[in-house]
Amino acid sequence: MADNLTAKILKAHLLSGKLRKGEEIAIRIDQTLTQDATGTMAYLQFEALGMDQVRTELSVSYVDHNTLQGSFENADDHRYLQSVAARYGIYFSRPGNGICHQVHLERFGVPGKTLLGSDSHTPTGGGLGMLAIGAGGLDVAVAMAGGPFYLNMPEVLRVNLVGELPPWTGAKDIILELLRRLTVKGGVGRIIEYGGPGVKELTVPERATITNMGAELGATTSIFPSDEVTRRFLQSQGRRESWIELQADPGASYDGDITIELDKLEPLAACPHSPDAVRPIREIDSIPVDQVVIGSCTNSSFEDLRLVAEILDGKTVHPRVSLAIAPGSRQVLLMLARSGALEKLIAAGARILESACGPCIGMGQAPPSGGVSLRTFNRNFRGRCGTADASVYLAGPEAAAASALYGRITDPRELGEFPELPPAPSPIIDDRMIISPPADGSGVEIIRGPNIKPLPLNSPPPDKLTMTVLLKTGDNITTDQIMPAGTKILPLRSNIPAMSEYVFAPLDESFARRAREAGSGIVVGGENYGQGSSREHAALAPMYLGIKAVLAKSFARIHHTNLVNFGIIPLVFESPTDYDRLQQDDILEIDRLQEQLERGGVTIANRTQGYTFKARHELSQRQVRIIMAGGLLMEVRGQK
Ligand code: MIC
Ligand code: SF4
Repeated sequence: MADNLTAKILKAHLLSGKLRKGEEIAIRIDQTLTQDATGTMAYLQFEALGMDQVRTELSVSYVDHNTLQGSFENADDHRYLQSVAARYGIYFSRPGNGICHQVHLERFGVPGKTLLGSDSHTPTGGGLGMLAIGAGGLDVAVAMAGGPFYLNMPEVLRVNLVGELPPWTGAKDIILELLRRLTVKGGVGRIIEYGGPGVKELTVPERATITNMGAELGATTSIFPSDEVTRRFLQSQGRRESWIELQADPGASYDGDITIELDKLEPLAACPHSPDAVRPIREIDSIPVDQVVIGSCTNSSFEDLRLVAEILDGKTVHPRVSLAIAPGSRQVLLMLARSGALEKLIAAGARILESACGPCIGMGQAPPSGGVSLRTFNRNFRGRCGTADASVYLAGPEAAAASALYGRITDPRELGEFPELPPAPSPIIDDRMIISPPADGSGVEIIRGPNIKPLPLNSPPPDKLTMTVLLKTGDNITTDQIMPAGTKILPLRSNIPAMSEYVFAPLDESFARRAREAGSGIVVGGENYGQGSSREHAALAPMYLGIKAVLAKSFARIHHTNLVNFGIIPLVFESPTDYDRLQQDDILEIDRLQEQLERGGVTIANRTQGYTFKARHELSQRQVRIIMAGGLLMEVRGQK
C-alpha cells in the first residue's frame, strides 16, 4: 500500500489501535522536550511516577521562557530543572542557549523519529521530517517514563507547494496564507503534510517556520519530507549520521489536499487579535508602528536575522519605533557576531535581547498604551504582549525590517531590489551550554526552592454532580485567556495555589473568588475552546479552583487532553441553542455520571431555569476511566 509520510512514521511507532480516522491510537515516543514554564510541573509529575531514569532515546530540558528573573522564582526553577535533569538522565540546555524549538532543530531533531514536547510549537521539528507533537506536561512526563502517547488518529491533509516564492515573500507568508484559508480551527483533528515541487525550494529553517505555525491552525502537527535539503542542513550541523530519506510513497492517499501557488503569494500580515486575521500588507501599509520585534521560535534563524541585518545595513531605525531582536539560539547569535551581521543590527539601532522567548510570552518589551507592534511571532492574542490595549500584527522578517525603517507597516517590496546575500556560513557548533546527564544520576540531589509547591491532585467526581455556571465565553478562547502568562504570572508556574488567583483574569477578574465561593463550577465555551498554548496550568489551576467540567461547542486538541488529565470533564453541546439558553450562575446537575459518561453522553438538568438538555463527549473509554479516577496521576497511582 502506498503510505503517506505520516502513516509511515505512525506505523513504525504504533503501540495500539488502528490508523483509522478518529480512532484512539497509542504511539511510542522517541524524544521529549520540555521548556521551563511547563517543565517544572512536568518534572514534578515525572517524579510522582516514581521512575529511576527517563526511558526515552533522548529527553531535553530547555530554559527559555522565564529568563527575566525579576525575583527569585525563575532562578529557583532553573536550579530545580538542572538538578532534576542530572538526576534522571535528561540533557539540560542552559538559560541563554536559546529557544527550545530552534535549539532542538539544530542539535537534536532526527527525521522519522517521534518527539513529544510540553509546548504547542513542538511541531517545529516537522521541518526536519519528525513527527513532533505538542502536549501537556503530564503527557510528556508519562512519555519520559516510557509510557505511550494517546491521540485520536487525525486526518492527513496534503499541502501541495508549487512554483517559487517571489522576492520579498518568505515562509511566513506561506503559513499566513494557509491560516487565511483554513482559520485557527482549520487544522483541528488534522496532520498537515507538505509536498510538491515547491518543497525543495525551502530551507529547513523555512520549513520549520511553517510547521511551527501549524500550531495556530490547531493542527496536531505538520511535517515536511526529509530530502537532500534536510541532509545538507544536518550535515552543516555536524549531524550527517542523523539523516535518513523520508518521503511519502508515490500515489499515497490523503484525506484532503490544498495547493498553494507560491508565485502568487505576496507579503501578508495577521491583524489584531488573531493569527488568522490575515491581510495583504499593501492594504494596511499606512498604519504607524511603535514597536517591531523580531525573533520567537517562528522566525529567529540565522537566515532570517541576516536578511534583517542586510536590510538595515547603514540605515537607522525610525524615531517612533523601538526595534527589539531576540536571536533564536546561541548558535544564531554567535553566527550573527562572526558574520558581522550583529554589528549591522546594533548600528541601525536594534535592541538586542537574550536568545529566549522574551516578548513573545509577554516577558518584557510590552508596547506602549494603545500602541501598534509588528512582530515576527506566531501569536497575537489580545493582551499576550503585556499591554491590554495594544494591537499586534504578525509578519515575516522582511516586513518587520522594512516597518522598523519606515515607522509604519510596510510592504517590503517598497525596499526595491532584493539584497544579494552571500552563501550562509557553516553553523558554529558549540554545545557547551548543553549539559549532558551523568551516566548514573541516582546520587544527584534535587534542589527545590520555596516557589516549588507540591502538585495538587484532584479527587474522583461524585456520581451526582452539581455545578454553578461560572463563566460563559465566546468562540476561540485561548489558554492565554484562561491562564495568562507575562511577567507577573509566569513565574508562578510551579506554584498552583498562587497562580490560580489569575484564572480567567483577562475576561473576569472576579472568577477565582467566585469559583472558590461556588465550590463546584462549570465553564461554558464556544467553538475551539482552549486554543493556543499547551500549558496544562489552564486545566490544573481551574481544577484547583473546583472546576469540574467545561461545556463547549468544540475543543482544541491539547487542552481537551489536559482537561481529562486533571479530571475536568470536557462536554460538547448537542445543540447550539442550548448554548444560547445557558446563563452565568445557572445551577446545572448531572446524575449517574459514570454510567452516562460510559454511554457516550449526559443529560444535564438546569435547576435554575428548570429544563434539561443533552451533551455528548469525545472521550475514549480509557479517558472516561481517567476522569472517574480524578485525573491521570490518580489513575496511574490506583494501578500501582
Ligand atoms: C506559548 O507560546 O504560549 C508558550 C508559552 O510557549 C506555551 C507554553 C507555555 O504556556 O508554557 C505553548 O505554546 O505551549
Ligand atoms: Fe517561546 Fe513564543 Fe515560541 Fe511559545 S511561541 S515557545 S513563547 S517563542
